[in-house]
Amino acid sequence: MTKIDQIETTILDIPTIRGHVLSMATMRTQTAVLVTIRFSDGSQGIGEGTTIGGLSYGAESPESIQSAIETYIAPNLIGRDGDNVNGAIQLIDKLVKGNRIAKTAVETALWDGLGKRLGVPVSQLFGGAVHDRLPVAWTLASGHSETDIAEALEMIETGRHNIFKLKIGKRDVRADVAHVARIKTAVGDRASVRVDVNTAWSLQDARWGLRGLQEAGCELVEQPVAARCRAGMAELARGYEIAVMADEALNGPEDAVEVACDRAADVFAVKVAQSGGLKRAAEVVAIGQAAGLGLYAGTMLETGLGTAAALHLFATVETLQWGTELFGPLLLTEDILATPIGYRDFCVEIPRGPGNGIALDPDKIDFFRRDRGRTVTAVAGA
Ligand code: MUC
Ligand code: MG
Repeated sequence: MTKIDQIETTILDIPTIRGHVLSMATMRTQTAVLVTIRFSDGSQGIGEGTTIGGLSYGAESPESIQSAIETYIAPNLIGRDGDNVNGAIQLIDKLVKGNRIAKTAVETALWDGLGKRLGVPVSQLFGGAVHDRLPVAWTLASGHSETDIAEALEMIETGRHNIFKLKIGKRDVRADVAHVARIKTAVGDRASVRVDVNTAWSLQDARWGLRGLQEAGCELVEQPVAARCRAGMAELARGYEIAVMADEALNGPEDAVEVACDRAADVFAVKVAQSGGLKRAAEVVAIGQAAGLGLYAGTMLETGLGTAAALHLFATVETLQWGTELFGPLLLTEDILATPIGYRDFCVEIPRGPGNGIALDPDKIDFFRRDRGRTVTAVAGA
């Protein structure tokens, strides 16, 4: 039996290429919790647990992810069969409630280790890839319409992205609609424009917002109102042609069932971290498919490591009607992978090779690790 010998966590703080202005916070640094699992046969698996904007997006912070792994998850896995990923998932689900991002970091490292030992990509452990590349959106979130337009036009011209998600919800709803209309006019039919409100609107704001957005040519609105406001989401999904996507409302398969039953979305943004790992994300996908909803591969703006793990899962999904936003590494000033994930022809390429098909650049890890003693500025602020 190949045993789990050691589980180690490292926090990395990596600056973003520009301020990423979200309704709840502005990110200038992304923080990732890196998990390394060493097995008794000398093999290793690596995984990532990442959230957005410290504690401003969700209930887990990088520090809580690290402490949940070190205090409650790792001690229960040491000595267990490294090949039995399902057994590990079931045990941890019993012992640890919530903490889905911490579970994701450990679970993705276990799949990576298993894939490497078997000499197959993680996608094969999920039944095999049916795509070798997927369409990939970019988020326009500089906080200024002119900067966003310049960024969008450059992305279209260089073949990087022709799907744009605009972060709104920080300003007044009418100012936001005007901002979206300006960007849609500038890109015209060359790009798809969508928005993410990150729960900032009241239902009243959302009624104004959705009407204005669809008139402006925006195709989809992500999580316009609070995650718990499923009746409001259902009203919006019923009442307007523009697609309504659930993000913050979807924390794992149980939420997926409720959102689907309440028809509280037209589309699921499936995030591996928010689902609680690759297996739970696959379950969310299955629920969305069975309910006849559209699917979109979401991100917590992971580095290349978490992005590669997500790509292996989403490469196995028959149809992602709304594509992906697996662009996390491109938002960072430096890529932590030895060979970065490929982005070309408006698509992201699925890494090839055993496990997640990627390797870390040890110098970059050494440079960005928090415990190396660099001075780090706040993860996110208003
Ligand atoms: C979110 O809420 O979807 C995904 C892309 C991005 O720019 O921010 C995230 C968060
Ligand atoms: Mg979102």
